[in-house]
Amino acid sequence: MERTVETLGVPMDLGADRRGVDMGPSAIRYGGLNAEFETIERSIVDGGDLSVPHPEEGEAEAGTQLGGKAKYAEETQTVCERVAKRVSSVRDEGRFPLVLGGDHSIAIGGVNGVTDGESTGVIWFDAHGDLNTPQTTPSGNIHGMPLAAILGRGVFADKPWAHCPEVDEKNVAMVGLRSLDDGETSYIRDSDIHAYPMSEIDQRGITAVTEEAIDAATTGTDHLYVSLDMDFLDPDEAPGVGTPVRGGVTYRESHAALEMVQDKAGDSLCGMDVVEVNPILDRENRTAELACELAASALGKRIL
Ligand code: 5AB
Ligand code: MN
Ligand code: MN
Ligand code: MN
Repeated sequence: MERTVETLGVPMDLGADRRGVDMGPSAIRYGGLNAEFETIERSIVDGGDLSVPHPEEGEAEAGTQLGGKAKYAEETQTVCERVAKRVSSVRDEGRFPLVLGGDHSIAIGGVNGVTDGESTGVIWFDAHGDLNTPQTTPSGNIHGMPLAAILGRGVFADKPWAHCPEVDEKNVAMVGLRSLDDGETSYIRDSDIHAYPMSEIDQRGITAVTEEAIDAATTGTDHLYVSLDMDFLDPDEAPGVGTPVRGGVTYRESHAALEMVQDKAGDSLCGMDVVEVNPILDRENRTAELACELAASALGKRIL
């Protein structure tokens, strides 16, 4: 628990359709991340922002990289390699990497930065599957593909910057699902991924579902990575996200889930990202503030 947290901002929006998530890291810092951590007995240092390349005009339209439709594939690879390198060195220096997004494509870099030959469980809090490939994507946006990339699905299988063989499907748990594309649905059905849609949260409650998700991701693995897409929450609570979907978890449910991560798996937690905060679409920075609260919850904040 005493491990210092190092934040790493990634002002990346090339993986999303809409501008604005590139300002996520600033909004999250402004949302009071330091103040949240003052209440935890662990210090936090700001590792600054990574630089994100400015694409050439027309590059999004080209989009034929990776043998299918994937906008800004080269830039995304560059950014994810930078993220992985920084995350890995933060860990080598004994600190805990907290990646602030930015669109969700950067989670490819986050997970690649922590694996390093060790079997890794992943919990993916998200309304979406993020399991598209350049072949199945309806949009060409890579923020809809990061989990497929990490699992080495399809064309990603031979891309070392993306594929993490240390992550096994059976140690991947997705929580909060309510918007899947056809290719994602059939992939989940045929896979060993543990997928928890909102309907299951309705039936069983957030704590039972999160507990099972944590079990799946920590059983037989060396450590746990958590990826938090803020669209996990209902847009009433978190309006400032790139791709809002109605019917998400409440404010309290989100806190319960992230607190549980610390309570059940705090010792094996090796890295985390908070992504998809879009301050342009936000109201009074509440999504960014909530991102700070949830990161702090996962990393040990309690009032009693
Ligand atoms: B997010 C969609 N499935 O692939 C696609 O916010 C949306 O990182 C992706 O979860 C949403 O374009 C990506 C329709
Ligand atoms: Mn999402
Ligand atoms: Mn890799
Ligand atoms: Mn996502």
